[in-house]
Amino acid sequence: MTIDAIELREIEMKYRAPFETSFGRDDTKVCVLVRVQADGLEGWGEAPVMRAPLYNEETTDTAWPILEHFLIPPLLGRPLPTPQAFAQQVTHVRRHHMAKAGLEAALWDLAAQQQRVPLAKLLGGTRTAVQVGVSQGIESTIDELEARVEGYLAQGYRRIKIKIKPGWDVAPARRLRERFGDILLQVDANSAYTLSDMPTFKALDDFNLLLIEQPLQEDDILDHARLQSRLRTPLCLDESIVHERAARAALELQACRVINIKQARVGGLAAAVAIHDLCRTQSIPVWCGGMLETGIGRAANLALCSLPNFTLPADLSASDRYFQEDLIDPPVVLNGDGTVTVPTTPGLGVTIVPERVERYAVRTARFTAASARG
Ligand code: OSB
Ligand code: MG
Repeated sequence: MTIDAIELREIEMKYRAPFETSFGRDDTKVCVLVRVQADGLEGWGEAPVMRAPLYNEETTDTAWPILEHFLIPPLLGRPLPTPQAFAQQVTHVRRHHMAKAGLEAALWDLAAQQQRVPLAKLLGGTRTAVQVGVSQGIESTIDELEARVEGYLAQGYRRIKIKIKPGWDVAPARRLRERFGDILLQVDANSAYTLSDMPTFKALDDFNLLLIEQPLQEDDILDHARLQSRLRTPLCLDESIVHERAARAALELQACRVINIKQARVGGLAAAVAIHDLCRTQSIPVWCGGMLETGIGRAANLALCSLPNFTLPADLSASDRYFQEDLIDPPVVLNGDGTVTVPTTPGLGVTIVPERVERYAVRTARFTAASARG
């Protein structure tokens, strides 16, 4: 099987509601979609980069040229590599994990279609449905936050995560505990704190939270270890875990007791499975994070979190939590028991609507072996 062409599309889609974190507020989803064509099949992946380098260092305007100039050309006109071989081959390109992950996901989709198995199965997944939760952004008032959370709980979501930042932390968490009792509740700081915020952490420690996600700077494993030693609540690292080596260091230094795995952040599904396996051998639970993906990126995440050590609910909500209209039809839906069903058809197992992809695309390019030579 030979790779005939690879297409890139930059996508812009309005969220149903703006999403605010400690690093900023977005009302429009952007990303780079990758479509790989090989012998009559097509595979799709999503690089869930943002407009600005606020979550990690990548943006739409970095992922595009890295794909165009460094990741795509070596593949064109050549035999389709296994996704693992691709991951190996691009280790010499430093970082740019989301750009790599978008292309790698398309190769996984193709590999699974070729073998006529669902992607979940190819990755070693064992679940037919996964438990999911909602990641709830910062709102302008605690009443508004409460109303949104009430809506999500009524829909059946199993776990609520709220974004926190200094000045929006203890009070919202206390309100949700008072109002909704013993729900599965966790908080995500996206690196907004330092060790000098110990009084805030001590207060949060009394709310019986499932975990506190990424309180400190992404490169600060040491202070996370210090903080973890002073808290009962498990710390969970997101931004810090950029590859398996980072996971090894964090676990060895006891900087966290839980890991959030985002395949896009760690450079692809192969790296994500490796981190899953590492954590499994050390009895460290993991859960699947999200980057507000379209249905295309979410399908890859969904396949991933069917693996056995994804024991906490995923940041993977139904399509209608994010968008008026998703790029896939049927959309992702929430089952009555707070789960999402893992697709059982070959590859990603979702149906992409080409007309919608075109409608939301703001930039498109197609690369072929001939265009690479010319
Ligand atoms: O820190 O987990 C995060 C979205 C964008 C950037 C960072 C994060 C998030 C989320 C979204 O929490 C979770 C989802 O996709 O539902
Ligand atoms: Mg996070």
